[in-house]
Amino acid sequence: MTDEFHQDPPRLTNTFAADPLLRETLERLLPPEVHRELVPVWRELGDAAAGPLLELARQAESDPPRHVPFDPWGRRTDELRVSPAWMELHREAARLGLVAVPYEGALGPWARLHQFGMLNLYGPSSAIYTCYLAMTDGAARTLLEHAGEDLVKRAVPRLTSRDPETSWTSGQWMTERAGGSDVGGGTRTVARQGEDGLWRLSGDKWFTSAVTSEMALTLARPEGAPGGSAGLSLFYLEQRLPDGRRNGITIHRLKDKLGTRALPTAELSLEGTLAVPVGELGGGVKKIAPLLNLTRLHNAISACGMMARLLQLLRDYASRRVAFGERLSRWPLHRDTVAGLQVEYESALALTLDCGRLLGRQEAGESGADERAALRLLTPLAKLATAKQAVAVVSEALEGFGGAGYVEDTGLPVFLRDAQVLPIWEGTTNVLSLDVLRAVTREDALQCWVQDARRRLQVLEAGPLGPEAEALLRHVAGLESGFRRLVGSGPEVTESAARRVALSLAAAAAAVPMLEQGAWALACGRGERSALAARFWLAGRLGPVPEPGEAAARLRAAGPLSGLGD
Ligand code: UCC
Repeated sequence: MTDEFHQDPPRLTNTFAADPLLRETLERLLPPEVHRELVPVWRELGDAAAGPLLELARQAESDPPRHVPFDPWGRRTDELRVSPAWMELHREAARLGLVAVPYEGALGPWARLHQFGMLNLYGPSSAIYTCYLAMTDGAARTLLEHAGEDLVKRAVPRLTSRDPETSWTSGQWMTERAGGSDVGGGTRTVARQGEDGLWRLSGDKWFTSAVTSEMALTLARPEGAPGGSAGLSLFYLEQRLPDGRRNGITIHRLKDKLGTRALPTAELSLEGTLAVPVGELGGGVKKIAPLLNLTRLHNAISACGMMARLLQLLRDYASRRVAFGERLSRWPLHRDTVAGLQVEYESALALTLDCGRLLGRQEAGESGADERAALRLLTPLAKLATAKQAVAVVSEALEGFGGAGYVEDTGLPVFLRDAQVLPIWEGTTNVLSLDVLRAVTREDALQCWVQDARRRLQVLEAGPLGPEAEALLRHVAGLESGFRRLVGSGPEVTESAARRVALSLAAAAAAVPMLEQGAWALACGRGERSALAARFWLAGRLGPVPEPGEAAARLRAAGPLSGLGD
């Protein structure tokens, strides 16, 4: 090659400093003294995320975990070798208190916002170590809610420790070959109580992420228990026995996944694995729900972090790359494309941090029943909407780098591979849409959210975004009546429209804090970006609840899904 031209690569600088939206949203949501105290933590983490953490993530990604089933003498050992960088990502997470913060009590209702702020920065420089953190956090919360004192004393201090050498992580072993989404119907693992009074589990688990964790929460059906989810029980197990041997756990292989390649995800069998029931027997799915709801919010903040990272890189690149005689940052069409991505990020962050605010209040015992019901609805909405947004935003952002976005060692394609897991694990979009219906029909969560939205929008009516707040109030009323019409048409049609209902609710739920953010930014002289984003969101992304007739017709449009015409 004779041409001397070399494209200047995108550069990452302090990721907190580079993200005015994250900075401003945290500033709006936190009391000034709490915000002042936390800014240096985020700033330091923003530096690490652009430097040493990112380097660790790259090393972990290029040195994926290995399963070594036997030792050189043929003994079955099932050793899992992970990269030293992966272990360092664990230590750094513990030192930062990424799981610990909400359990320490020091920040009261603001702890989750601090944690979410940190996760937004740490996540995209962690090679998805955040998966371990999500499950560990969820396990700690679930044990606190359901376990007896002994179990809580043994596990929770370790799961929530800041000591990198002694802290534990937890797996969440739910998925079996027959039961991915359908946990109640498909879980075949059996629990037997021996004459010694101890419980032992037997069965196969098909996707077990964080398989190097010290403990796991898992589901099994005690012998003789009824079928379905109510007959399942939640169990606590430790991977190693006191003498260091594996606790009846055989690892068959690690999954060869599209992304999350630094994360060890195994297929394994339990054979006489000692386990302890969490609380009374039965109601396993309901007991593990706190874990599901927490990991779903981790998923949402992880999605936000990915969007933020790609936007930062894309902006930087646009200031370097020259095409058609101008830097990309000068071309209006490129700016329009970046604006579209920014609006998606603004909405995702608004909704996710709104959940962080409500969760913090709930855990500090400060929320009312209506807020708890609203959070129950917003959690699946945030997970399903932000996961889809992350895939779309990352994909579009890669296009903005041209061919470089498709070249592995630019470090860009890994984001697309990793983003694709977000809509899949912890409940697919359709399963979460059904969870939204569950929350609305069984817990009156829509009514509670609507009341909250009304109250907040009425506050905005007198301000600079008053017309937008009024329009959103009308839209929310339309969603409510549309939903009533849909439910009145029967369960099949309602269920068929569940995903579109969920996406419409998620868009409206994001619009409320977006308007609040926009109005706050205007009032505080922080510029018009968030107000514009809110206006564009309202104009382009709000959708109705499908009408019953249209939903029924659409079912016919799918045509037969099998050769049998059913
Ligand atoms: O993928 C996995 C690990 C990957 C790594 C995670 C990292 C995450 C973030 C990382 C960031 C980078 S582990 C596998 C994940 N699997 C799932 O998420 C399961 C998906 N399927 C569902 O969620 C289904 O909806 C089921 C399993 C919950 C459906 O079960 P059932 O038995 O058919 O549902 P029921 O009968 O409606 O629910 C049983 C009870 C009910 O309460 P009662 O008995 O009082 O009526 C429900 O209201 O459980 C209650 N319940 C809930 N409560 C069900 N879901 C919830 C919920 N989300 N919150 C509160």
